[in-house]
Amino acid sequence: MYKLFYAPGSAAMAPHAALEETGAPHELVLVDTGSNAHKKPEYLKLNPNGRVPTLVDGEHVIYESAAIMMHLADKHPNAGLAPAPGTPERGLYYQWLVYMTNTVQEAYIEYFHADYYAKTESAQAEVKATSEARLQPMFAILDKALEQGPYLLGDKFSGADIFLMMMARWSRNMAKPATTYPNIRRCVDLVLARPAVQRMMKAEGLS
Ligand SMILES: N[C@@H](CCC(=O)N[C@@H](CS)C(=O)NCC(=O)O)C(=O)O
Repeated sequence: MYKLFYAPGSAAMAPHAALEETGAPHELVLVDTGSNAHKKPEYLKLNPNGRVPTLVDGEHVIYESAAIMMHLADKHPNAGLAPAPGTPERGLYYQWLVYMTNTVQEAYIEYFHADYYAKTESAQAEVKATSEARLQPMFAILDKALEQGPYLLGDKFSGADIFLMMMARWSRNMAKPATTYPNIRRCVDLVLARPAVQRMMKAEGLS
């Protein structure tokens, strides 16, 4: 039985949807970030970064949303979350997942947590605006990659598309959200139509 420590709409969305895709039994444990539960000693024992998500898989604890995606894909090869190891498609799957977590998500942390980067309100506003601008060429790169599509790996859905949906959702309050890029929009719509993703959205109370 997996245990996923999550907060609604957070970086736990993709691992949560991936768990739903596998059909494996799992328990959701709400981490109340509003009351700083992610900074409390019990949670820090699991994830010393004080961030969500964290997956408990039996005796093992794994954090970092992209790592959890890869782990679940490996443990459930029939769930169709990743192409076979050693294939060119698997390389591409790694490329997009790592690009999104390492580059796109990093820019989002500046957007949502400008306070980590600057002290004064005006400096924080500048960090936030800069990160919003920095994200646009990243959305353009993803959109171009989806030109043939409809998925990041062409005609084959993978966990990378779920991750893309999560990245796109986080831009919904920006002047130019990721879903204004047509190929991203098409991919996101396909991901959102998946019953497993619908179950995740419902369980997290998201629209
Ligand atoms: N790279 C990490 C980032 C996780 C992360 O930043 N999660 C956010 C929620 S989306 C969080 O817990 N923020 C709380 C904080 O930074 O204090 C991952 O993908 O798991």
